[in-house]
Amino acid sequence: MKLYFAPRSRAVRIAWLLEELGLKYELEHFKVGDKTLRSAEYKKIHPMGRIPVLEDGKVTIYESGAILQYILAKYDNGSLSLTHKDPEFPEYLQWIHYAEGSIMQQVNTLVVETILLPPEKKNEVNVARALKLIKIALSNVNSRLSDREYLAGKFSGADIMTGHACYGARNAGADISEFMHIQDYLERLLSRPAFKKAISL
Ligand SMILES: N[C@@H](CCC(=O)N[C@@H](CS)C(=O)NCC(=O)O)C(=O)O
Repeated sequence: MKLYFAPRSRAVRIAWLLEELGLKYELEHFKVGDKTLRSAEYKKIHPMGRIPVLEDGKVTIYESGAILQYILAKYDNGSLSLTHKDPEFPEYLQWIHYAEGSIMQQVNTLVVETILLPPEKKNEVNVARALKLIKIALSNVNSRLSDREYLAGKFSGADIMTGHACYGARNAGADISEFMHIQDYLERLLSRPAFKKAISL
């Protein structure tokens, strides 16, 4: 398997998953913002010039959530995934998709407005709005974690997706000081050797 990867990107989720499962993979390393990601050559692999992308034999697949579900369906024996027979299967799916659906759009805005744009183009209204929406989205995760260690029954792909989104939100500058359960959760996740390895790549 080959993973198109950049440090501090959503590709970390996939490296984390591959490490958890003990699967062999090679990395094609980029940096976020790399011009090669916009090349015609790379756009044959991902038409929008994004990472992560996974190649597995004849399969090429992008979208981190889809890649995660693909890997779990093909290579996991149930250790990190739930099936429709598990009572928390709906929550498992919900929290897999919550990362991109409800957290990351605002995190993107925050990164663009606070890091990527030149000072004259930065817009404080956009920053304030993104922070407000992230707070609402994270508050929901915090409530979910008030009486459990993981989002859906056991440590699973849902934690890789939404746990990583919480980690990304915090790193982008979201204030999680009032979200005690997320703080503990991030510590739990960061103590996993597979996550440590993925963020060191
Ligand atoms: N929804 C997509 C988002 C992919 C995405 O936006 N990736 C970012 C990195 S986190 C990227 O490729 N940025 C590279 C760039 O814009 O140069 C996913 O979950 O895979």
